[in-house]
Amino acid sequence: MSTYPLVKFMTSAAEPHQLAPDSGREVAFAGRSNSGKSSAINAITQRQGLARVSRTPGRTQLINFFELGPERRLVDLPGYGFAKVPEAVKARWLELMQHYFNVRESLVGLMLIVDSRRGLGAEDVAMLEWLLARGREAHVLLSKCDKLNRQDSIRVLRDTLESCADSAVTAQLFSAHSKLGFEEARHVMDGWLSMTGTSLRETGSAE
Ligand SMILES: Nc1nc2c(ncn2[C@@H]2O[C@H](COP(=O)(O)OP(=O)(O)O)[C@@H](O)[C@H]2O)c(=O)[nH]1
Ligand SMILES: [Mg+2]
Repeated sequence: MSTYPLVKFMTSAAEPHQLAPDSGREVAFAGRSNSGKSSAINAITQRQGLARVSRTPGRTQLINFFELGPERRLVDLPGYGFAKVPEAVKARWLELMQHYFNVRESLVGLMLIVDSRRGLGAEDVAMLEWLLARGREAHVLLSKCDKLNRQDSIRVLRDTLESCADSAVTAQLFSAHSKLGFEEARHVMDGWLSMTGTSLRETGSAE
């Protein structure tokens, strides 16, 4: 059964006026391209193929909205971190993201996906600063941790927590492949969306 049995694709926005209605609560997922964002969304919603896992990422600059239940959404933000992307595309990305973060009242928290082999980069830190400046919550998923040995996993988690020590940002190890950290990530998301206790799960049909 899916964690969010009612989850379904709602709409894509390429332009600021195309955002889904701004009511209820939503959690956004952001990260560098290829950081494992789509895989994390699929793992957390337990819906393979909900978000597309790509080998040639970065073609689209869309904000994708998924409905988790009534007035509850998951938002897949366009990835960043491409060296070869034309300046015009980067400018468009910035415009769309700035608009989203500036206007979005229903945004409660950001799941920032960071490849555990790279650790937090300058763009990730900038993203966190944007969020914190707007009074939102943020949680870092150190993705693909199945690729690291125990010692390196512990080190990257410690370094990330140290970098975030002055803020309320939290972090954890995560693997979409082994499902390590899945429960913890879902718990954070459910808390932000107020989906704990009498969960929306109970209102959906069994799957
Ligand atoms: N080993 C491993 N590979 C992963 C994991 N998550 C994603 N990947 C791989 O990383 C690549 C990029 O994943 P994707 O989810 O499309 O990243 P996105 O561009 O950030 O959405 C794909 O080849 C995935 O199979 C993981 O937990 N473990
Ligand atoms: Mg993706």
